[in-house]
Amino acid sequence: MAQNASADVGLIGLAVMGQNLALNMADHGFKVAVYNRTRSVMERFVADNPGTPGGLVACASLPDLAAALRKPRKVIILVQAGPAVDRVISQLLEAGIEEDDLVVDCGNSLWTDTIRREREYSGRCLFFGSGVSGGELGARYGPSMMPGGQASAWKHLEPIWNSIAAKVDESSGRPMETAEPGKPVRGGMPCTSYIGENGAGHYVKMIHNGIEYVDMQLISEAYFLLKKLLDLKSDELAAIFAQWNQGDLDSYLIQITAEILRQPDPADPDGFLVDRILDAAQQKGTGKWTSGNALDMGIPANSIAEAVFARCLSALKSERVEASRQLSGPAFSYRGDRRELIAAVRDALYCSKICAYAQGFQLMRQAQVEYRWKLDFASIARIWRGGCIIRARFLQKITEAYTRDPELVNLMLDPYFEGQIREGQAHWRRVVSLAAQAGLAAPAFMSALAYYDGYRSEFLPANLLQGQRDYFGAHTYERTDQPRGARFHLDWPHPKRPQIPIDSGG
Ligand code: 2AM
Repeated sequence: MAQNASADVGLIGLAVMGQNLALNMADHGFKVAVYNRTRSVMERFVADNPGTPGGLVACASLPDLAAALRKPRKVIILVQAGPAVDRVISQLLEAGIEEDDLVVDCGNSLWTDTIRREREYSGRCLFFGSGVSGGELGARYGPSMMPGGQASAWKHLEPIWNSIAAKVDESSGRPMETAEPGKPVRGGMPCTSYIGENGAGHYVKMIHNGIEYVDMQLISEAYFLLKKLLDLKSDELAAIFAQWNQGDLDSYLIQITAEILRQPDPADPDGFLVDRILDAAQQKGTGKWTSGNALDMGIPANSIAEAVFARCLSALKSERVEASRQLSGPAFSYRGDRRELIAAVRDALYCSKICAYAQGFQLMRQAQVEYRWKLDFASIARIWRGGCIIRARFLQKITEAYTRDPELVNLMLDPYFEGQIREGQAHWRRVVSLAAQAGLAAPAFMSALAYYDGYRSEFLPANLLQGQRDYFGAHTYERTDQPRGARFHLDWPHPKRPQIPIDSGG
């Protein structure tokens, strides 16, 4: 049972993420006091994990947990995001948590909740929010961690976060693997860095997830196009992804894609599991949050939203089955060079990926204005190089881009990425055209290209659109030959007809 005030850190919520984070801390020599609402889960967890370097302290109640911790106390909460977090904080305050103690929410909380909580619990505890990415294995052996809150609180957490985060080799930017699971990596740069005030850590974690949605969708579209256009089997596709993983696309998601594609079906060893997995995607909501935030701030993040909608469309499985019998499409068979198509899809994937990351960083750029944060984009890219789901060689290039120019207006404008798109775009356009010709849905490839072409267009048809808005709603327009901000309205010569609507909100 709990010993008096000797534990370094407390952890509440022993589902898989909580258990793994607790073991990760204990492996690194921290004495971890653990509590779970359902007591038996905590007892089993402690009994199953004796002899960790730091040790686990079983706490049957929150007052026990408070009593077990050295001051200032540091308590990590890993319960379901939402009201459960507030409930646990209230219980902690009743259990003896004090003004100088840290309460750290490591769940996938909405960043505005984190901003609200820091304010609400001010004077009663130091509330702090940290994004944690890397899934269950990341939590266990080294996640990427995105801490946000008061800098005074961060200084108490920093040694723990630096110890338990994934490590990358500073010169190559490559993740450093543990020699043996559970044996801490020595040296290397930790994949964590103070992100900013209040909700900044959770915000950046949300953007990570939004980008992850597009990364996954793009990979899935590449798989789909190659499968359909070249009629390839799953293991042949696996070989292509494994090869891509040797180059610029080297990333955790491409690596696991090859492994997934290679996996035989346990129910039918002659078939592949992926061919038996139902094509109806689920989601937990962080992609939706990112897209909603993009709409709220008026920042184009169309590929991120498209990735969310692609999941929504896939989920309409029974409607799609019906529609597939009714709605027509083209008859198409690819007769070109097969190797060339594989190379083209690779380039389309790479160029689209650049656009997706550009959109994610644009959102963060605007959010720092909205929330008065000062985000360090090179540092954010740096801590995503290891531990998290989107970890990739590519992130070293983004780190370099924002190191070259911390004020970079858009990632696509960095000389390296601009060059990559210049080289890859003929292939990218070819793949998008082929998808359209073949009647194959490739919304992330297509929306990324639309983003690129829209962003690089000096002129867009919004002149006509503004004319329409002024015509039906007197919404006014600016003129190309007058200073920005000067607004004009024309009494349009409406043809004779009954009263025009005054305003229709357009
Ligand atoms: P449980 O084992 O008692 O369900 C993920 O759901 C984790 O959060 C679990 O450890 C769960 O505890 C815990 N959890 C969920 N809601 C909670 C609440 N309101 N108070 C405390 N723990 C909670």
